[in-house]
Amino acid sequence: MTYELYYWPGIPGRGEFVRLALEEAGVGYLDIAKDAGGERATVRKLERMLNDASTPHPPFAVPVLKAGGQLISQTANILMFLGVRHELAPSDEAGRLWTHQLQLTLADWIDEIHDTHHPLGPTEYYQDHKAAARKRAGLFLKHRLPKYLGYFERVLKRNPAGDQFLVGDALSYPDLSLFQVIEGLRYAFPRAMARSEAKYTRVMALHGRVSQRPRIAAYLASERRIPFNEEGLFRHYPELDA
Ligand SMILES: N[C@@H](CCC(=O)N[C@@H](CS)C(=O)NCC(=O)O)C(=O)O
Repeated sequence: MTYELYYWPGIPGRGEFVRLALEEAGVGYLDIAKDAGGERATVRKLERMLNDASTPHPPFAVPVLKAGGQLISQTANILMFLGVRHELAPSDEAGRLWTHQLQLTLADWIDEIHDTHHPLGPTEYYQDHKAAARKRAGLFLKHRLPKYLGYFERVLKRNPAGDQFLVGDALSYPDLSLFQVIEGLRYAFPRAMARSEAKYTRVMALHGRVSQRPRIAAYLASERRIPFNEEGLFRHYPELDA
């Protein structure tokens, strides 16, 4: 079965967390953001899929993964599905729950990163958020960035199987997502990250190891990898990177 990934064209966004899992699993997938025939045609196709009245379980937003007849949305949910199927999560229930718990914490972090440039919600342009964004980004960098980085550093340190992976002694999907969050933070807040990184050696080492995994390294070097830009989740506005 070939999976279909539905996501907005031109941005890595939340779709990228799913792409990284599909790439690491080495499974075939059709990336609708790139393969639906131009940006407008893609957006029309996504909107049709989201509004399809015959779908019994309609998704609220992309990313959506189509697996056979099943439409799965919510990034953490998609990853839980792929993790179990493609050995990117432990097979026992306690291990699966812990993996999902870490992914949900990453999802909370990702929402907060988004809100640094859109503190008033997703409906207005950045230009209409500027004053609030400065305040929100300042608070994020001072309080929330160290809190999240410190949490994942602690998870690695306390892992009874060693500090190479977040869960047990094998790669799981939150390792891939944590890699992407660090990539995005380095893009969005290069100055703040340069100041902070030395304190979180395990997290940064994990980021380095993920980037060197053969399938991930090949993907990152390919034209399939969409560069960060100022339309997506991780945006670089120098005025927010105090
Ligand atoms: N909690 C959801 C959030 C999904 C989400 O916000 N998707 C964005 C693109 S990254 C979107 O298209 N949102 C449209 C909307 O919220 O109306 C997830 O993790 O997948």
